[in-house]
Amino acid sequence: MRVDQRLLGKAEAAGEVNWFAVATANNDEYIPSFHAMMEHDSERQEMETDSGTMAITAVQEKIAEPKMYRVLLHNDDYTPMEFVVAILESYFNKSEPQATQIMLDVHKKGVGICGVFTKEIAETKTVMVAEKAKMHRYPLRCTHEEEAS
Ligand code: TYC
Repeated sequence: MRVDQRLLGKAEAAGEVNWFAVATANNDEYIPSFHAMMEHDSERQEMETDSGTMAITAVQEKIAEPKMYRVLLHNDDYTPMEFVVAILESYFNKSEPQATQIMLDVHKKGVGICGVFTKEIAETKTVMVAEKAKMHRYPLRCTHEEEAS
């Protein structure tokens, strides 16, 4: 078995998993450092794939999921509908139909979700929307809140 050390290093550097490597099943060539690693980590697994390659994966102890935050838009009587749609398109990557639907929801129900993000992104988006509304002297309110986990 041959392990592509470059792949191994690359995946390690990426840090998502401890490492991931695809090695060709090449008889049973013994690689001392590789076998030593396997023995020291019970989470590492070998799997035969139907293409004849051997996939070796290792998952690090699960890293805690980050808290997620909903960014909310609030209704008011003065901000033009087109402005709200444009905000949803440009800051929240919504298509025009999606943006229109969310805007109408907010208009009818009072509040609506623009998206769910990690804390810093939610904070940034909230500030950017507030600044844009302020520039146009519209009272549009944008807030964020932690998602229930
Ligand atoms: N209610 C506003 C109007 O009738 C439209 C509006 C929608 C304003 C959503 C804010 O978050 C908002 N012009």
